[in-house]
Amino acid sequence: MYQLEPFMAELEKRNPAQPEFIQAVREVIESVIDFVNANPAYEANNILERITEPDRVITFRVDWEDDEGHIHTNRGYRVQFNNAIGPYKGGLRFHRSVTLGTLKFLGFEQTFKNSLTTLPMGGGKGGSDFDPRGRSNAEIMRFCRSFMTELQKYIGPDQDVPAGDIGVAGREIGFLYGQYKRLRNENAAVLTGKGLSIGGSLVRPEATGYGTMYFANEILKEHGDSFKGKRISVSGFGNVAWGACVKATELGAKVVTISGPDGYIVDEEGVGTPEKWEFMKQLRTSNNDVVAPYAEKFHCKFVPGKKPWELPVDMAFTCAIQNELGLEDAKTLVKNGVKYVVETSNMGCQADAVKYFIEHRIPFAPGKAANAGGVACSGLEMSQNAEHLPWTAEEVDQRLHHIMKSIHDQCVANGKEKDGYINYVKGANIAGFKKVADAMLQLGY
Ligand code: 2IT
Repeated sequence: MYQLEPFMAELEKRNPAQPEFIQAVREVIESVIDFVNANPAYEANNILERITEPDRVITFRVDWEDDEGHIHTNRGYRVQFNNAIGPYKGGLRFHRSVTLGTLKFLGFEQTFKNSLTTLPMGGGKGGSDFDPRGRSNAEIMRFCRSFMTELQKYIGPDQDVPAGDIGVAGREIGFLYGQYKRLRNENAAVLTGKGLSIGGSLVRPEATGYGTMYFANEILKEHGDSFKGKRISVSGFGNVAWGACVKATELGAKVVTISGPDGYIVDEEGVGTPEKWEFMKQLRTSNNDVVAPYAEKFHCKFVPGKKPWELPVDMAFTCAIQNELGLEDAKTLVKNGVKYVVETSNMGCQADAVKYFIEHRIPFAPGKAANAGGVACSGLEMSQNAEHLPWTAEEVDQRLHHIMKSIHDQCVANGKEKDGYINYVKGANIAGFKKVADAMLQLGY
């Protein structure tokens, strides 16, 4: 029989100074341990030890020149976590906070998320501690070229297919793909999140934000509720927050906050017009990492240095970065009457915050279920590239909708507790784990 604490103690010893990775693993193991112990073949095949160890970790040096002619050196990574159910798939993150531990946690999460999508994709993640803040277009391009010069040795359309994440969107994917083509003379579907003229999919930029709202809509329906008139707080202001604002508005809710490292804005009229969405995109591409200009432009309140979780809302969506919502935030939200919490950033909530929501029987959706729409749409982009045919926006959106509904169904089927509460964390972890673990058993060692 596996026992949680001895297993975790061993894992911590093998992975020193990687607290985010340990946190992500603990959440999954806590959820699945009873299920694993009820199926002896898993322990007989060492499944927990194997599933928590990445297949491969690649690190490389990235040298690049800034506009003044100075040379900089960053570290690049690709964590190929698990390919039991398909080629490694997952984004690249360019952010000052990136460490190997961060990317291991993200690659681990990605493995189970991708399993939930129903598509044949393994899990991986990569990126760099490169900080895009204040960098020119030319500097971003030089960095991307240098990064891909190394990365191309390890990826391929049936091997490992990166995409965007924080700090990496259409522009960066274009530069990365350009360098791949120059070096390999191949028109390979080796990246997703591409622009439309270079093989990208319609709806991919919106997909994470749309998907989280489709998932939330399923939660609402499950609880006999709807988006009509719901007041929502969203954190972040990037690609994911943007798609979330658009779809929430379309479904009849009002998003009253977005946020950045500088603080959050309160827009009582709602972040709900094309002009405001367009402005969010401008904020993102400006590379300044601030939201304060939104408050000036649209004459609303800006709260410096704070997070949006102090504002009373019906639903809260973390759309920025890991661990952005802590226990105190959770207590404030619950005290202020929050009805649903949807983690849209990967591991957006700290472990004690998640426990608090669950203890208080607030329906809580974990990131690996709620934010899977992005990578699901990447999977659809791979299908379109493989058949050399673009699909219509309607077709992609319909499939995305269907996938999010199916993830919700898997959570309900595996996460319903005796009192009727749906533990989405447990449901997502068990369903995601089962497919990967069974695939590993079938493949042998
Ligand atoms: O966290 C994620 O799922 C992503 N950044 C998207 C990954 C992808 O391959 O589209």
